[in-house]
Amino acid sequence: MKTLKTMMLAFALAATPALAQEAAPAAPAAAAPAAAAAATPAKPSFDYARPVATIGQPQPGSIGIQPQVTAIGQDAQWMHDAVLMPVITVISLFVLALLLWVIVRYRRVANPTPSKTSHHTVIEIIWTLVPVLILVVIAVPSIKLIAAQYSPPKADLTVKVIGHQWYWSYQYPDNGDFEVVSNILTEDQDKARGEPRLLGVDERMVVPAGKVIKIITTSDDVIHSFAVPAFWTKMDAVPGRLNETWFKVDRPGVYYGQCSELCGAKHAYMPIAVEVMEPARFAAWLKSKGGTLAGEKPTASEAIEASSAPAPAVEPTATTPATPTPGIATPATTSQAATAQN
Ligand SMILES: [Cu+2]
Repeated sequence: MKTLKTMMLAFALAATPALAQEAAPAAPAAAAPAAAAAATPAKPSFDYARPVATIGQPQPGSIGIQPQVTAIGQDAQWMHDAVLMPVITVISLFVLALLLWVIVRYRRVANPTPSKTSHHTVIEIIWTLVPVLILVVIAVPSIKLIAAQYSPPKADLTVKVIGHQWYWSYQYPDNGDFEVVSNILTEDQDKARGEPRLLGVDERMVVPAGKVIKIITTSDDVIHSFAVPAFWTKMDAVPGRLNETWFKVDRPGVYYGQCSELCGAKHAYMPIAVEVMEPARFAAWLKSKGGTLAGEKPTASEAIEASSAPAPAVEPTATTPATPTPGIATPATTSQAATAQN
């Protein structure tokens, strides 16, 4: 017994530095916003929109699905609210009523000599056929919805979403060589900026309204999951792999999500904030990040054609190696790889 105790103590002691070490890489990231908050409320690098409390974020005391802002999300919400919930409710109430009826009507006092019936062909056909028909009725909209989710239209913009322990970063492979690193804000900063608690970030992922956005997810370390409830979007971010999903939002605004795959100690503290902007404002945002709009019209495949075409209009010189050129070939390959994966 004593040996066991000693062993446990030794294990606990051995484990403590290991835990501390594991938490260590997060420390600088956590310390940076905290230090900034202590001095002055950090200014965002762009004039981001104020979030609206009734859309794109959870409401206090609510149940059910957040208001959907994509066509697929609206279909899925209809599927949930108008098909699945009524079917589930009717079946549950029906089975409950049957149970109560049997308990009361056929209890020993009310029914002293029970029936010996063990088979009833008509009833057996009914209780086989009716569930099959219910499943067929559910399957039709359900399969349509899945097909729509996995057959994306031609993308207007590609965003590569990378999960890290414990923050997100966003790359725009067709829009220049830059990356947006998105860290959680402190509670004070959330308050100052009108952000919902634990959902505010310093730098948002920004996309234009009314455009088809192709999302490629991957990870730097462990499995994360990129999820934005108001878009009906959830896709795992797996190290060494590229997953693809898409959305199209017409309504400008700020929409929040969270990492949805348990990924470590600060899994709950790597929120996702997507700001959907009017295309003109999006162009201004891109510029503020050092990106170019060029990639938005010529999509990835056209960009490759452009880069392989002879005599490009702008020849990058040795003095300006870092300047992102329109139709730059390297990032375009990234989105091509993802297409090939699918
Ligand atoms: Cu995560």
